[in-house]
Amino acid sequence: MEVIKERFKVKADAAGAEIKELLKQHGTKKIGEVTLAQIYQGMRGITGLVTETSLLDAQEGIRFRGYSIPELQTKLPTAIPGGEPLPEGLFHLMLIGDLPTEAEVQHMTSVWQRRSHVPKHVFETIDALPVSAHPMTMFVTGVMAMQTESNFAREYAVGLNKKDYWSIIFDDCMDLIARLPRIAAYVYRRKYKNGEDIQPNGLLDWAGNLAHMMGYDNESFKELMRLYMTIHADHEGGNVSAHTTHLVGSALSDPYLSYAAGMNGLAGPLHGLANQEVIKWIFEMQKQLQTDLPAREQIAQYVKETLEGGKVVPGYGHAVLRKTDPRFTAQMEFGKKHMPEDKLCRTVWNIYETVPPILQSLGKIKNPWPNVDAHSGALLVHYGLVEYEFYTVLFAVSRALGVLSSLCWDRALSFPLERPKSVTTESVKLWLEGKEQIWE
Ligand code: CMX
Repeated sequence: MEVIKERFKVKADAAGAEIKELLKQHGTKKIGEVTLAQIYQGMRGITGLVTETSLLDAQEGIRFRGYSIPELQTKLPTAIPGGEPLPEGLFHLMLIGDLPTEAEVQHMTSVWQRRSHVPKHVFETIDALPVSAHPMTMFVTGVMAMQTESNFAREYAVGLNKKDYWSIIFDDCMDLIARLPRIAAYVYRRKYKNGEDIQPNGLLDWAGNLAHMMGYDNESFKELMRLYMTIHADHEGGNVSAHTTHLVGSALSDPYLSYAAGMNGLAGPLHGLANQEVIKWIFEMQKQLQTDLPAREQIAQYVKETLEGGKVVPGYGHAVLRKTDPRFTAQMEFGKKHMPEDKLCRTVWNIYETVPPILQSLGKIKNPWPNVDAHSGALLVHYGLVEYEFYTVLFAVSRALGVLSSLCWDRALSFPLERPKSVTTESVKLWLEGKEQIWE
């Protein structure tokens, strides 16, 4: 058994015992009330899930096992001195609960390198799609084709003892994470670079190798990928991609099926696809205004037209956050350090000055501040990655770290099939009239 797997098992056994005791003593305690409005309006604010890897505070933003993004930027091992954190380190933190040493991060890199082989039929399946297909469609199709490699699916079919689920799920998750950069890069090269595939470099870290296989060997781009893969990884359990992966996994669907389901959710424009929408929206604004550095008044006018057209301003707002997303801030700092004069980044910063008061003035938007997707595209464009339809694939590769470390915990803690109760409006009306109590 790999060292990391042994350590996970020790932690999971201890956590499992603790939760058992906690439920024995406090299992009947109430955690809140559910209003009728909440069940009609996207279940906002209903606490109904346990996700160990990260916790979102509406004011402060995300904390991974208690650490904020700025803290992780100083505490996680880096590839170059003073550089960006290695996502391997964040995965270790989410999985084990402790900050990793340099050696532990190197171990993770080598484990993933060893597990990274993608079978030929996965590429052939992607090739069967027209080049015009959206990169997320190609990516998820690749993941689904790779489901043939699931140890869990194979062993379950033969007959697997419940107590061994966690172990096989763990191996599937590690294999899947290890293989994703190869699939993502293959999709990119196929769609945008005439199918000129680039082989992996066995000496590189996980994110560095992704950059390399996409054809970006610039050191500063590799650093951006390390930051990007770290900050997009997890956002507690209720968001669409994390919740879907967890939900599908609760049916004992293997990690390939569960992750693919989650990423189909990430591909929605109100979730991860917003990163492509932001750049598309800015490019359209530049075209309409015939300038690559629109003035703030021009931006304000364009925002008003967007809203009048019944569209959302992409990259702004959040279901939980109520302040500027620290993931936006981390990317803005990267931009100010590496490309302070970049016109697209300056436009993103001007939008940041302009949009919140306009959204606030509408009176209905709970969070007028930027989210993670408002900035990422501008940094990618700076390095020549202008193909914005690809951006959500990068988000998906990163998101694997969070949703799959959580899936390991789900099975290690033997979380059951998820099955909340739903009602009909007819039954709600009867309940309001005091005639029915069907859900109590
Ligand atoms: N532009 C215009 N209108 C917006 C808006 C925005 N950026 N954000 C919210 N609103 C509107 C909502 O559409 C809703 O309008 P209606 O009452 O007419 O339906 C109203 O304001 C209230 O919404 P809310 O309670 O503030 O926000 P929700 O929790 O319902 O939705 C989110 C959150 C992210 C879907 C929404 O803010 C949005 O659509 N943002 C733009 C898309 C985006 O950037 N998504 C990425 C989120 C991060 C991620 O998952 O990657």
